[in-house]
Amino acid sequence: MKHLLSLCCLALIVTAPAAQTPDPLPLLPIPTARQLAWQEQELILFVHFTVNTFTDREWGDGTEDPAIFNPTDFDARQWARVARETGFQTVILTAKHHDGFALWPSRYTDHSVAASPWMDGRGDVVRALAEAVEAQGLRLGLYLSPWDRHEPTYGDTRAYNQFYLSQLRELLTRYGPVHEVWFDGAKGADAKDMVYDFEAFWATVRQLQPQAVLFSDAGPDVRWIGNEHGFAGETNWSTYDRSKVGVGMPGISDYLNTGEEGAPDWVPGECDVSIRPGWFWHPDEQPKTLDELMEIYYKSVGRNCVLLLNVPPDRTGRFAEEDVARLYAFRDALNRIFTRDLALHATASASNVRGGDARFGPARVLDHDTDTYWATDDDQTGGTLTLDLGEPTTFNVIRLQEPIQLGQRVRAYRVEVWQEGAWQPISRGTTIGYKKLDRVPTVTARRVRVVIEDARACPLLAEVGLHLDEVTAD
Ligand code: FUL
Repeated sequence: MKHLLSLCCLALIVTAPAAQTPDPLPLLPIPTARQLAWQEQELILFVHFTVNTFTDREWGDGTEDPAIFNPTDFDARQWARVARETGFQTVILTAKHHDGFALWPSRYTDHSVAASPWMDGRGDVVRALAEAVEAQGLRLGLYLSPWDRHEPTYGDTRAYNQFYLSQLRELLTRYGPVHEVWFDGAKGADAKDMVYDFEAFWATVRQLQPQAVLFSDAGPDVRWIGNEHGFAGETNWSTYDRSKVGVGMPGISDYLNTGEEGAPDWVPGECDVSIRPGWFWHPDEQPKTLDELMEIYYKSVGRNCVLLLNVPPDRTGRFAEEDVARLYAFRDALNRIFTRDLALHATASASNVRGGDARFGPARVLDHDTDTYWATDDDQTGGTLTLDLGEPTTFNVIRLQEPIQLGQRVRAYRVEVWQEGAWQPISRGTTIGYKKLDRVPTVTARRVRVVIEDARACPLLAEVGLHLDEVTAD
């Protein structure tokens, strides 16, 4: 019997699988599931539409007659179809801008679509969009301006906060799932003094729509990037310190633009910018050029942000043809550049592989899966990953991605190509984060290496890609 037992044990030892190398510890803070899902979208469409569309203004003053709101060919299905076909995954609507005009029939005000001639007062822009995005498999986001220039209770802190929360609750309970709620910090110099109860606003969203991310200067989930050009800082940490910022606080643009290394909160940046000079449609304005949109893309998505691009419907209630054409040209350019990854068939090697385990090997950066990654041992704060492309390859865009589910780590890197018997640097950077896109002068090389010079913990790379941009190349 004893003999038999030890035979069994021996069999067990022989067939037991080798213990796996443990995963690296996350470097805190790390994103929540809703922040991760938000970041992976990369592109979100913003829709500014209200009485301003008809008055040719950017900020209505709240005295507008609802009778002027009368789109002649309203079609939220066009917005959603164009959004999906051009690669946007959420559409955020200004349900109420600073003028206080509600695009849905709110029970708490008579200043709404219900008082307009549009659809004989029976229209509901929020519902139309909610249905249209659902039909396209997209997500809905809502903007509800805290600053309200029409509402008579504005200025009475308690009464107005009750009013605002009532409207917020309507929006969060009537229209199905909401994935982002946008709290704009803008407030005119003439605004009455009052304190918005953001804690109550945010708690209400959490209770009614727990999957929604909350946007404001102060997060808590997503932060403003500090300007309306769509440009994030070259250094852009998704970490910052919520206790240092307040909604609408002056003098914090630089902080918002770069985040803060080692800060305690995960609050990634969102870059909001309009395809036109104004946020609302104006008859004499034209959309940005393709080159301008590409620059915005490289400086937003390519700098660890989500791009929130505004496309304002015109007085018909549809996107203008020239804006639609520009969006398709933008999508076409992105497809041409990024669907072809010139590093895909490369052979990867690395200076160090975590536990010598292929699960963390350098080939993981080529599998187009951000759940897998190259990792070093814990005692490393740098490392080199080399790609042999098999043949001389011409590119001018480098794509680097960290697996941010384990935190943001890299603080300095460079990329080099092997030319004339030596490694020549072609790009240097600081942070990487979810995605970093470096445009470089067009270069042809067979061997390329990414040198992580410094990281806050053992470096991890989820993806390395090489692309050729012939649309905006120098
Ligand atoms: C700003 C507002 O004042 C603009 O009108 C626009 O809505 C922009 C997105 O945010 O703060």
